Amino acid sequence: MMSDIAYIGLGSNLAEPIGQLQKALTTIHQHPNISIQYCSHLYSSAPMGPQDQPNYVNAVCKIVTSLSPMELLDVLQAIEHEHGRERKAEQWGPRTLDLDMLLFNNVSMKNERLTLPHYGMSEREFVLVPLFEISPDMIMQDGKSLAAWVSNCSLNGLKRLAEDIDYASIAA
Ligand code: PH2
Ligand code: MG
Ligand code: MG
Repeated sequence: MMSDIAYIGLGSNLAEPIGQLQKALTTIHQHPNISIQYCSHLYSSAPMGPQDQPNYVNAVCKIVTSLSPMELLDVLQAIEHEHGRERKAEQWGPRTLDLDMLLFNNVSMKNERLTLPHYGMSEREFVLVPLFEISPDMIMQDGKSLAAWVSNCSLNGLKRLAEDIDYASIAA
C-alpha cells in the first residue's frame, strides 16, 4: 500500500535544468513503489552558496510511497547518480540534479545520511514557495503555518518560469 506521503525538492543548474527535472520526475513516477501526486511550477532561483554558478531551476513534488525513508533516499540518490551527478567536496556547488527529501509524514529523524525534516527548509525560498503552492495549509514542525514561514523568508528574486512540467509524459 502506498500510503506514506513525502515531499521532494528538486534542483538543477547544469546541463539543461528543466530537462533534468522533467526526466527525474518521470523516473520517480516509474518506480513501482512511488507515485507522484502533484508537482509545483518550475522556479528560477539565485544560487544559495557560491555565487559563481548558474541560477537554479527548482520545484517541489508530493509523492505517495510504500518505501521507508531510507529506502526512498536510496532511490533518490540512485536517480541523482543516473543523471550524472558527481559528489564534490565543495558545499553547495553546481549540480545536474539534486533530489532532497524534505518531509516524510511527520517523521523526525537524524542519522549520518538523512535528516528529517530537511534541515535547511525554513531559509530556502526555492523550497518554501513551491511547497506552499502544492500544500498551502501545511503546519510546520514548530507549530507555525507554512504561510508564516514563507512570509518570514527572503524571496531573493525567485521567479516562476513560464515553462511547465509536461504531466502527460510523466504519467505515460
Ligand atoms: N541547491 C544547492 C546549493 N544552492 N541554490 C538554489 N537556488 N537552489 C538549489 O536547489 C540549491 C542552491 C545544493 O543542493
Ligand atoms: Mg539540496
Ligand atoms: Mg541534496
